[in-house]
This record gives sequence, C-alpha cells and structure tokens, in this order.
Amino acid sequence: AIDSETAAEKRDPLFSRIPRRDFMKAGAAAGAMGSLAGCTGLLSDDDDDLAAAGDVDSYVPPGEHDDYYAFLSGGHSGEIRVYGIPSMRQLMRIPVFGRESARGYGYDDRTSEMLEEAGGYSWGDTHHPRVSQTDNDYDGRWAFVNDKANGRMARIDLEYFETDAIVDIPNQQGTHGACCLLPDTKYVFGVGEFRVPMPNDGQDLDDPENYTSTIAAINPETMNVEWEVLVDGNMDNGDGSKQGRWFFATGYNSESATTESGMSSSDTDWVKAFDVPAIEDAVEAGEYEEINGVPVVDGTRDSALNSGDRPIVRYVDVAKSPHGVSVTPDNQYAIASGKLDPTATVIDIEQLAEVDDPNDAIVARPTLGMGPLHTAYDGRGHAYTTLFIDSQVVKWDIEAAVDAYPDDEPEGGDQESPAVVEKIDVHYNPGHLIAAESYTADPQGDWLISLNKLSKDRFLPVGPMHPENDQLIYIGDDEEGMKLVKDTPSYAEPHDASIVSADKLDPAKVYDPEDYDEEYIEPDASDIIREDGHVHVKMHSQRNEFGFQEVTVQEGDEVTFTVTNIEQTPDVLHSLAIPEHDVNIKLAPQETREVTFTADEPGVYWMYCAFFCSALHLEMRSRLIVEPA
Ligand code: CUK
Ligand code: CUA
Repeated sequence: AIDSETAAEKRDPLFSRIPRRDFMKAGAAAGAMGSLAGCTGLLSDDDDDLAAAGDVDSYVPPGEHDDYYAFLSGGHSGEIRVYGIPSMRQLMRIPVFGRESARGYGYDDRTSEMLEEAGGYSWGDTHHPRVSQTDNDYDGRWAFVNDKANGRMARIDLEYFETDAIVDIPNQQGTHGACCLLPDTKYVFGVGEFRVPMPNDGQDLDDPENYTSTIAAINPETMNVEWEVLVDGNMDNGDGSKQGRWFFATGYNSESATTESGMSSSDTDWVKAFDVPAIEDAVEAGEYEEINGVPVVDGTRDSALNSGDRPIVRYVDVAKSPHGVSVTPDNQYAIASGKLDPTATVIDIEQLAEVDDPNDAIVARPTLGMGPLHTAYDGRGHAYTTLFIDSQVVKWDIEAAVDAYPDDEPEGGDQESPAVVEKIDVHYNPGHLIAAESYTADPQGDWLISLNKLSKDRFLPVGPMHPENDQLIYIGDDEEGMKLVKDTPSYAEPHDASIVSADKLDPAKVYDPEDYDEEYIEPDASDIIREDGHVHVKMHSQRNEFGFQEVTVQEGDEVTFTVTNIEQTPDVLHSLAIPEHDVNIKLAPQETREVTFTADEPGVYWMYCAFFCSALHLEMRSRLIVEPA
C-alpha cells in the first residue's frame, strides 16, 4: 500500500541531495526521510549520520498536504478532531454534542434545535468515530460517533464536516461502542453500557439482576432506531463483521453487579455475537416487545430466541473484563481483550456459525502482556494490541497464535505467546490504537497512532491537568520494526479514531444552498418583515457589509435574522455576532443561517463580523437599535 517513490521526493526539495540508498538503509521504505526533515540542512552524505537519524518520513512541509485524515474522538469534550496523518497537525474540530462558538454550532436555530431535540444536554462523551463504508471501503459520506454520557448517536456529514443528525437512543443510558455493520453500513450499532431497569421509569429501582443493557441498530440514512436486543450482563465496545452477519460486543459485568469488586469477581465474561439476520427475522416475525417505541428483542441466554436451532446471540466465554473487540480485515476473526487478563481471545467467525458450543469457535488465546485493550491491523497478518499497564504496543502474528493454540495456553498467564513479534514502548498508558484504514478490508499498513492517556513528563508543564499524548508509530517495515516517530499533545480525551486515505473524501469548499432548508438571501431580497411582536430580518453579508446598516426593533420583540454569505470565494467567512444577546452565527461562503432571540434590553448594539475577513473587517458592522417599549 506504500508508494516507495512517494512523498519525500515530491515533498522535499532537498531530497535529491541525498542518495537514494541512504534512505533505504535508514529503513525508510516509505520514501523516508525522516525526523531529519526538520533539520535537513545538517545532513551530510555520510551513511552513518543518516542511519543514526534514520527515521521514516512523517514530515509534511509547509504548503503540502497529508496522506490521510484521522478522525479522533474528543471524549467528554463532546467533539471530533480531524488530524492530518502523518503530520499529526490538527486540521479541524467538529463539535458534536455541545455548543461551540467558533463554528456557531448550537447558536443558529437549526443546530440549536437539533441539540434541543436530542435531549437538550450541553455536553456528551464521544469515544468511537466510525466512517461509513460501501463495499468494505470508505465512501466519504458520514462519520458516526457515540455519546457515552447520554445514550446517543450522532452523524457527521463529511461533505461539510459538520454534525447533521443526533438520535437519542431509547432504552440506552450510556452508549459506549459504536460501529458500522459492513460491507455497506447497513446499520450503525450503538452499544449500551450502563445496565438500567427496562423501562427506566422509576417503578423498579433497586433490583440490579433485572437491569439490562441493549444494542441498538440505527439506520444510517434516517437515524431511526430500527430495533434493539437486550442481553445478560453489560456491554462495552463493539465491532461489526465485514460480511453483514455478525456484530460483536464485549462486556465486563456478566456478574450483573453494581460495585467494582462485584463486577470483576468472575474469571470470565462474554463476547456476545449477535446474529443480525436471525434478529431481523425475529423482528419481522413480531417476536419482540415494543418499549419506548422501539422493537426490543430478548437476547438473554435463556430466552426463547436463544433456545432454538439458531440462537440470536451467542455468548462466548472470554477472560474477565474484556474491553476491545475488533474484526480482522479478512473477516476471519474477532479479537477481544481486556484490562485484567494478559491474553487476547481469537474467535473464528466462520466456526461461530457451525459449532454448538460457541466456545468451540475460540481458536487462539495468546498471552500478550499486561492490560491488553485494543487491537488494530496492518493487512499483512499482524495484529497490534495496546498494553495499558505495560505502556506498550505489542505486534503479533495472528496465524502464528492460531497455530500455537492450545499448546501455548498459559499456565497462570505468564508465558508470552510465540506469536509475539515485537513490542514498543509508548508514553504512557495507551487506550485505543488505530492503524491507517484498519477498520476496512484493506488496511494501508504504514501508520499507527497510539492514543495514550497520560503524557506525564513529555511536554512543558501546563498545570495539574496534563495533555494526553497521541503518538505516531511507523509500522510499514516488518524488518526494521516499529518506529516511534512523533509525540502530539492532545486535549482530553481521544478514545478511538478512524484513519481514512485523503483521496476517499471530497469535502465541499463552499456551501451548496440546495443542501439546506434556509432561504438564500440575495442582496436585492433584503427585507424586514414585522408582525405581532416578531421581526424577521433577511439580509446578505459580504466584504465588508451586512444588508442593513441599521435595524430598529422594539424592546421585547422576538427577532429572527436570516443571513446569507453571498461570497463565492472559498475561505472568506463572515459571521453575525450581537453583543449582549448571545448571538453568534458562522457564515461560510454561500451559507445561510438563521438565529432567533429576544431583544429585551433597550439600547444600541453593534452587530459585527467575528471572522477577520478583509482589510475592512473591523468596519463590517451595523447597528441594532432596540427602542424602549
Ligand atoms: S474506549 Cu471507551 S473507555 Cu477503550 Cu473504545 Cu476509552
Ligand atoms: Cu466579515 Cu469580518
């Protein structure tokens, strides 16, 4: 997947000064030029210098573009961040569950109504950004992300890089896992983590054995929750198989406990494998209970639907408290692992459909190290698993682990599996890791990011709340091994990411007015419509003016501004900001937004544009005059 002539030649004007063989020697099959790119002037032709500095090329010179987009979750910041890979430059932030003033998100009428209808909360907790696929490859349409705090799923339109839909999932309190059922994103699954009474209406409070959690199958087009399945125990992360049949979820509380010691008392928990077509058949046949408007199918172990020939949920025993689960690119295995046991469990997906006892589908259980959490793939048969406690990434050979099983079954779990290829230290305590296009059928196999929870001493101190550390690791050279290339401080708290080749996205450079409901206001359509205490101001904006130099309203009027930025030139943004009225809408070229507020304080207010749009930006302002009633 790597173009060996690549990047460095195209990018770096100094490349031609350095003999090609030196790059190869430096282990830089990726067109590698290395760490050094920042100090190329110091390079001599000496082989040793190069080898010593020898790294891989992650340098993207000014004015050049990255090879990949990475979509990182922002945890309880409630947003998504977009990085360029391999530069690790933060390109954009996409607010999802909370208001954000730079983009006017949650300030205009449409986005504020969307947030209100999705529950009216001011924040969310994003963990798993997953990008839609068609035929097992990224199609550039949407990203989806969960809200662990309030049981929601959001959709981000990748034409505009903005959140365009949020569904408040009934019967789910904390939606943790999120993923797409492939090959064509038939559903987006939300995985319910917090077990609660069903329905959670105050009738039945202190009976934890009866609490349940569900997975929710969401239609990506309509964002409608089509059905849910309730299960024994809780759930955590999830991943869908590449060929439509299975959806896998881990869970760390098969004990149905409500305390930490209770939740970790048993030596095993489950990976639940949901047989999606069998569930669809059950829904079709009416074998569900409708709860809060959603068909809920009973997938508990002893349910009728799990007692027949084709159980709808298969409970696979895995070592206690599994956390991550991910399906290999070839759709052969689902690999799960957890914080409290040094092994990963490899489940053979084909066998799962054939065996009577789902545990017979376990085909490997390699001992990897302390605290294995999440696994990513390079498309060359390797798995990369974060070791939370060891602060390492371990690279291992999946087939070697299968071949060694069950002879490598650890006695007490202390012998490292022969499948382990290599370990690299990361700094410090990694949660997820993600490799380029690892969630597709064809990973790129060059870059991997370790999302580390702690940075400790890696950056200048900035007070007691430290940044986290997202580390870029080159995995493209199996002979030279993994190389740690870059530290990137990040704001709390990325949990997971998706890395997408740049050529698979085609973001808009200006808005297409057809894509939105708001009325496009041409300069000659500017108007002020007054009726019954409501004033509707329709105006355009452009360098360096709004459609009206002044707008006069009465104290107590409800005022709506509909404003169009009529600029055609990319990147010329305006906004409408009104002091002391909490009004702030962003207007990219050809964008129209509406905002409604009450003018309740008599006085003069300078409406201004907050984007520095031209030499006369500061002059781009008009008066809002509020006359006393
Ligand atoms: S994640 Cu949500 S607790 Cu490991 Cu997939 Cu961080
Ligand atoms: Cu328009 Cu500043």
